[in-house]
Amino acid sequence: MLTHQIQNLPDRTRQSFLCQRNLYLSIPLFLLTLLSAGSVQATSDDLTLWFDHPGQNWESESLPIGNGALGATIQGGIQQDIIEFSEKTLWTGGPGSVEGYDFGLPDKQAGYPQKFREVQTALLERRSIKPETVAAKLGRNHPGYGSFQAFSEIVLTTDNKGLEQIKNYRRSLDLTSATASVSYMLDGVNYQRDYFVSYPDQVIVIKLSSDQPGKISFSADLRTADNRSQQKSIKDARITLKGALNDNQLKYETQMQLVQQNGTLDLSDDNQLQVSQADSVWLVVSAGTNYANRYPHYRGDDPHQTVSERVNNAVTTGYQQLLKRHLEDYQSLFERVTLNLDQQPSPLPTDTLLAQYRSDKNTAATDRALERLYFQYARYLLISSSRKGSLPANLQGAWNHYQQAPWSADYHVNINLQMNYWLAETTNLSETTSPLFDFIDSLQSPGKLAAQRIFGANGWTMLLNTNIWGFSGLIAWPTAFWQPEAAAWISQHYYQHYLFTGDQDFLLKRAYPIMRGAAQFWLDVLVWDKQIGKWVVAPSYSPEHGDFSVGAAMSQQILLNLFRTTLDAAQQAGDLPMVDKLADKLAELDPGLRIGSWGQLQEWQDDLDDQKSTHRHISHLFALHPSNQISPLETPALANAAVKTLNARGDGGTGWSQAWKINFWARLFDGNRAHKLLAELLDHNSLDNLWSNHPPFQIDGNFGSAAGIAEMLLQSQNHEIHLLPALPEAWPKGAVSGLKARGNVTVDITWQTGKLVEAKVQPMQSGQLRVRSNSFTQHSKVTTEQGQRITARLEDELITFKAEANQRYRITR
Ligand code: FUC
Repeated sequence: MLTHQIQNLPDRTRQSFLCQRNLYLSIPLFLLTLLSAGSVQATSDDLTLWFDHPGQNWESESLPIGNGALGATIQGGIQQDIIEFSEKTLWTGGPGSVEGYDFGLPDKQAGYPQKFREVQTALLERRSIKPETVAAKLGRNHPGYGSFQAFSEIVLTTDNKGLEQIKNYRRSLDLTSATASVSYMLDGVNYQRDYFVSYPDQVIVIKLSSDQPGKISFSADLRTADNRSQQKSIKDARITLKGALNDNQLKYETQMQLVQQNGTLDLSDDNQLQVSQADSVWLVVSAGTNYANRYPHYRGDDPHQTVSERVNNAVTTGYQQLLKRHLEDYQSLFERVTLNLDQQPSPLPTDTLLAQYRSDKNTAATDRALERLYFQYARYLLISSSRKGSLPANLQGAWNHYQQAPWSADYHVNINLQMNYWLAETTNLSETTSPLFDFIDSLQSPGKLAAQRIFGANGWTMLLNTNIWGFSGLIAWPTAFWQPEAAAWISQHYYQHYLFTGDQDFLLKRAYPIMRGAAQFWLDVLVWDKQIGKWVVAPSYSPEHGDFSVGAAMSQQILLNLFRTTLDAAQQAGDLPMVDKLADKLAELDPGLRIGSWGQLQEWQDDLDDQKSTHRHISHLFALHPSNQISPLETPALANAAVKTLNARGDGGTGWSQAWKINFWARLFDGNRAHKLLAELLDHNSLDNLWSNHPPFQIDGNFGSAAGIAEMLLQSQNHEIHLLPALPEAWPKGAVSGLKARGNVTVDITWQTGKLVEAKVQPMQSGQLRVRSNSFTQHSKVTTEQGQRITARLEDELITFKAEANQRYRITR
């Protein structure tokens, strides 16, 4: 439809129409008719990342598109456009790996429970042991761990010479439509390429077009890495590339079908599809493996049938319909949250905009445009890397360039996987948690073995890291390998999902079994510390910092959180024996909340904190965020101690570390400091494509910082909805809509001169609502949307009223 319209337009209009095409894709389809009839003036929006040159560097210049399972990166080369893509299930390692694979689990003969108890006893006496000593005893080699793999490259080669000859080059990613585009002019012809990855149709779609007939000539090929067997075949304009990884014989297959309008199609000498003088061409690509997330073999059906069907269906569906279905699906998620920071859209490419942000050359309003873009980009990235039916977002989301990715692009569970999902509920993308829960469910079998073989305990656990092969055991890295609290922590995500959605069925059927298993493990493993007369974790290791000790703060805080929430779930499930056990332990569990000699929150049971340490991990503030045992409103002394700790650690750190700090300062209601951390992150740990940088590229910084921005605008962890708890002076005026508070409440907020103007809250369940704002005055009131006044009590910045499900209430200052 679009192409047809373009071709009927006069030259100049046609050109600007092509430039605005991105914009068209960003607009709901029902509006397209209006727009094309010329009755609505399209204005440019700034939710676009763009470059004025092709990408050279995968890490810093890729524009990523994806559908949860598939992730592709757009570099937009002129002479050669190489679209790299990954599919989450293509991994080396695991069962069948040439290195051997044992899930990281020692066998019974290795006597690990005994070794574990020996370390425990020694620690209870000596209180501190060097990580290397513990690792020498409990660490293990972990052969066959594997790595996430780059899947394949779609290679489009033209005989255009390169950048010098072209004009108006633009490579962009429109977050409102999840489509990337490349456009340029060569010899008076405007060329356009569009790219998207469809979730409903599970394919990558690429379209090449121009504003003159017969101008599309190129060759198309599929290439893959050399660590696998390869069979390539071509039939009826379709390339099939398949084989198996050398390491583990995991089968892979990808198919690419080319559909062209006019022109000719040949097979080139080097076995590529050769298109000449077509009017337009679109390509559809599907990929899969015979992976299945089923312990212990992790193999399912040969991918051939699924991959073929997806390509066949997409071809039958047609380009316009694929695009329409993609937009409907994506926008139904993305459009739920809007953020306005009174920003000034910038005409600059994103890399320049970022550079000017760093050198203070932008106006404040333009800086806000970048900050808003960064927030929505994270939501975009989560939708693009975490959808039902595939695996969760890994350290690189869904994107990969390597055969051996940094940290295997795996699932680190001492902080990283958790923070990937902090924004899911608050920014109204609850559905994106589905792959996380499926994944954690699938870790139950190996997780139970980990509990038995390493600890001699019931329940389930895992340690620092896991892969797609059910790795639940040990590695040997002294300062990181010991993190058995991981399962307790990740199971809190199930409980949070219940709190945000109010879905009791989910709580009882899915959350509770996982939480119960995690709690069961700790009921067996906790040990009585005579020195303080409490139940403690030992050996305990505060993430990646210091020595092994007894009851480090984070260990205890996670367990406090686990036992409290599991107790609630057990009560709701009517599991009385479990209620009793948890209540008993809770009564004498050390909560891990101590204030030390320089006023800091102690990282360890003993007051050991080094005031000069700027270590990136600040896990002992777990109780402040993501948990809720510390709050300036309820526990001011502990909150002050957290401030001391954070000031000592400073505002530096890696990408994800700064993202943590945004959340911490937001929870401490210090909007200016949270904003400073956001600025630091953009200044020092963001790549030109706004991917977060550890370094290397690690997506947790994107996700974690967006979660922090949401926390600056809305919090709900303490049985009340807190409006604008940490609004920075840099954002004096703005509006946010569609954020979620616990209790399944949708919240819209408008503010001006740093003060709330009004909020709209819509609970999905009936009950009392407690809403806090420091802008409330004695004139503040609650009405229905129709203006009917609601009886409400106002005291101490808190409005309380009885709300009906689905009703939207307006609260004004
Ligand atoms: C944790 C962090 C590292 C890195 C790794 C993937 O171990 O301490 O900095 O983020 O995960």
